[in-house]
Amino acid sequence: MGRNASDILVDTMLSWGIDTVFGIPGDGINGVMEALRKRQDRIRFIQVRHEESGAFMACAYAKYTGRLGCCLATSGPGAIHLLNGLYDAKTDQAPVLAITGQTYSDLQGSMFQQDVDTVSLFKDVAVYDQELLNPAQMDMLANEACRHALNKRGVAHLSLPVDYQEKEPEGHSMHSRPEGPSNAWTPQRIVPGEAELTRAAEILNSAKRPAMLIGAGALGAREEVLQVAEMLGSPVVKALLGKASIPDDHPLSMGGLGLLGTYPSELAMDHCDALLMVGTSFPYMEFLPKKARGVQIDDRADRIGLRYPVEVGLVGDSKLTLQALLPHLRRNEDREFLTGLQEVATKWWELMEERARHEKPIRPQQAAWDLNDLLRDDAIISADSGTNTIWAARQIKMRGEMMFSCSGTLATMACGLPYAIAAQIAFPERQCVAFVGDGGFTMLMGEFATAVKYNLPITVVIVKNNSLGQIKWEQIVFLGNPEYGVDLHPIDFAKFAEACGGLGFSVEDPEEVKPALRKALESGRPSIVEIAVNPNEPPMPARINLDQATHFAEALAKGEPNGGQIALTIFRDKMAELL
Ligand SMILES: Cc1cc2nc3c(=O)[nH]c(=O)nc-3n(C[C@H](O)[C@H](O)[C@H](O)COP(=O)(O)OP(=O)(O)OC[C@H]3O[C@@H](n4cnc5c(N)ncnc54)[C@H](O)[C@@H]3O)c2cc1C
Ligand SMILES: Cc1ncc(C[n+]2csc(CCOP(=O)(O)OP(=O)(O)O)c2C)c(N)n1
Ligand SMILES: [Mg+2]
Repeated sequence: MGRNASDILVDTMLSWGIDTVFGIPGDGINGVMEALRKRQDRIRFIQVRHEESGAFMACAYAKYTGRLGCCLATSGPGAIHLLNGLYDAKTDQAPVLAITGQTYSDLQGSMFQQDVDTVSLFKDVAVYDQELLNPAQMDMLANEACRHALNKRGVAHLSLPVDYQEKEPEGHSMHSRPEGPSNAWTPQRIVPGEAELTRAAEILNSAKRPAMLIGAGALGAREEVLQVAEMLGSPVVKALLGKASIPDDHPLSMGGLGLLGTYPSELAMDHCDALLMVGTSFPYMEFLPKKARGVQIDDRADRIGLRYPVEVGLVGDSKLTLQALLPHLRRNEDREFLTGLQEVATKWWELMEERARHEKPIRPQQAAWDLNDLLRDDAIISADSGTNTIWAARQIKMRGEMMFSCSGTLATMACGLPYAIAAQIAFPERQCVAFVGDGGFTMLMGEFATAVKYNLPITVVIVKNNSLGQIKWEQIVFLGNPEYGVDLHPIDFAKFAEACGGLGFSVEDPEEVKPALRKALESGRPSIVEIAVNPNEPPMPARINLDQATHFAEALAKGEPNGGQIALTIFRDKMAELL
């Protein structure tokens, strides 16, 4: 017997380096499942509990390995469930192949069971979006899907009618080639021309107070970023997805920017006279300098000038472009700007430690801070969306070869656990930690059973405030309204962990945080550490503006139920910081 369309698909996926597929089988995709079963020595199928998680895992697998991620779902509902995770991949530019089943080709359009037009449905999320019209097309479609996902750093979607999945190709048209298309591919490595490099260097060389803002696009260019920063005497500020691009304890690092950013970063943006952006689409433009001259490196020409009115755009790969720029740069002997900010950064870290001080109820900052002593230099941290993102961003220090990610642009809840699972599958030897909120965790908590099923020793740290904390603070501080609709019914997550067959730790005493985290990390088993934190700990920005203070007062006046406790928490913070 020859190879059917599913065999061709999976062989092509293998040839593009896909070794793991995340998903849930179903009657609409069982032909592909059989091709996967026959090749299980070369390609893993990881069965998940919700297709959304499968898509998150494919996205995270791509983010953490730099390779093509892959997820699979059945027709109709399975495909629909993938969407949120696929949007996460689209918006953070992670290459993912999504394979979905489709009803029988002769029944499409007949309102048959699970007859959903998934090609239309995936049109907005996918850079390549095709339905198999003929098994003879499979070879070409599979190659093109992989090529597009990688080239465009996005989602490629293939919809496969169930009856074609087991059919062998026959009857190629007279224009096609019997051996099929090639899987030859090399990543784009673009370098800008000399003229642009010279113009960029003129701006940077004439600056007295240059600053750099770097992001996910600079993750592979650490050495070059540090060389350029050293040459320019430039502080380096990091967008969230670039948190691991240079270590937080490096003297040139100022940490993050934005609501979860640091004070030295804000000062760097306020007072710099030139800004060099490298591989970042940092969205919050109000935090960017008001009048510095700008240079931006991005390998997507359409991202240049998107967030900041730069004078020169260097369209190119960050590593190669910085290498090419370096010989054009002169050493800036005036280090006053940098050294001044370094002093502020030292004080900022002291403040972060202070805010993680032991108190009862436990401060959420402590949950993040206490990880620092326990994490190895190559740990992989996956955060979720909420106030937990802020504590992770601020209090967990990147060192060595650590990696960090979350759903950045989509900013969706629920990604933390699936991301950590994907990380652990890709890197079995590394510590993989999900740092999540109780709301985000509960959305896809069934995946903890996936971690147990596959013996993945992830540690899930749940910041338990029994609240959709981020939204509570947004209602109070952005709108000046009392909190509404944000309470969560408490769940005993430690018992849940045990019920799934993992380890569970429940912590209410600040002295128990570190020992519990240590036990979980050293257990070699999937573990949950739920930390009951003070729900009234506000995620304070580095600088509070008048609007925020006024809104807070308005929320209290309108009857914010926890007003007294919140005011007390803020007061205690201020007192502790003054003493
Ligand atoms: C609750 C929550 C709060 C948040 N608050 C903040 C906040 O306060 N501060 C913050 O920073 N973020 C915050 N974020 C995340 C924020 O929404 C953005 O996702 C993030 O700032 C983007 O980071 P980035 O610029 O590194 O990544 P991206 O937006 O992905 O940008 C990366 C850029 O690099 C380019 N690129 C990729 N590869 C290369 C290459 N090899 N060479 C050159 N260019 C390349 C891409 O084209 C892209 O333009 C928050 C998220 C959540 C969930
Ligand atoms: C899927 C999804 N739904 C809703 C939101 C809006 N949202 C952002 S943060 C948040 C609260 C998160 O609560 P939790 O996970 O408990 O984290 P906390 O803020 O309490 O740390 C909500 C509802 C979102 N980002 N994603
Ligand atoms: Mg919460």
